Amino acid sequence: VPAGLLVGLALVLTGCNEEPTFGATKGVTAQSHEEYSLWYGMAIAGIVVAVFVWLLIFWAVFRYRKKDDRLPRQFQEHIPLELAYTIIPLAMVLVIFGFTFVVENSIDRVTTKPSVIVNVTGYQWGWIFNYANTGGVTVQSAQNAAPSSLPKSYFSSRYPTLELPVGETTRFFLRSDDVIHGFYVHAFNFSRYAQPGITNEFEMKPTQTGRFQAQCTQYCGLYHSEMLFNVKIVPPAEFTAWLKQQEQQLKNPITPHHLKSSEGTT
Ligand SMILES: [Cu+2]
Repeated sequence: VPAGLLVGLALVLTGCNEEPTFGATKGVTAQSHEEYSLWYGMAIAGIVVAVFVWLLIFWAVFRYRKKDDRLPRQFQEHIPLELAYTIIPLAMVLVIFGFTFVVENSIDRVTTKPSVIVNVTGYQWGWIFNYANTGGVTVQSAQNAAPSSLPKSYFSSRYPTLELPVGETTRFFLRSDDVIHGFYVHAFNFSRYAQPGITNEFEMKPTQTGRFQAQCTQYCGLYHSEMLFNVKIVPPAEFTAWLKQQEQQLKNPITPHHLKSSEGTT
């Protein structure tokens, strides 16, 4: 019965087409897939527990409903039952803890030789993406852009594009210039604080190309809502070509460096 209910619920939740995702996304990095698997396992475990609890509730309601005015049998304690409902939930929590521990450590693990290194700096109110080992290739939010009340697009040229190669590992060094910001890419299933005085380090290995929206997730002041950016994942050859072109532009600047914003990134 629980298995049948599970399948039924899964079909209802998804409109019968595809595997249910329980409100999450698989994401587009190796790390996001791990995070998704953890979420998926927990959702299934939660449904199994919920179905079991509902069955117990309905069983008690129907089997022991009031039939006459006689008092039901009274008793004080039931040691085996009490042990069972203490030990079983404890074991379940330990299993969830174990899986979480393993997955989070795996996501936080950094390799010895990342292909790309990006220094990310959050500030009030924008982002700077500096590509290390390139002679200073930097992409950043449009300077002094008056916040706009128009409907926003993550992909507008006023917001910077973080370009990354697919299938290769990128190391991020995440910092803040002022207050705490949140580096969040929805398609990475990943968010991390940019904290003043602290450098947070992590890696991402994209598994598919495309453009994805991203933003600051820590309320950081008046124009927090302007801290949008986007991630563009491209084939490695295209990435290398883009980086070369950016380096070339740095050597022969057409515009003063301080006016260089995200225009050169498309
Ligand atoms: Cu912010």
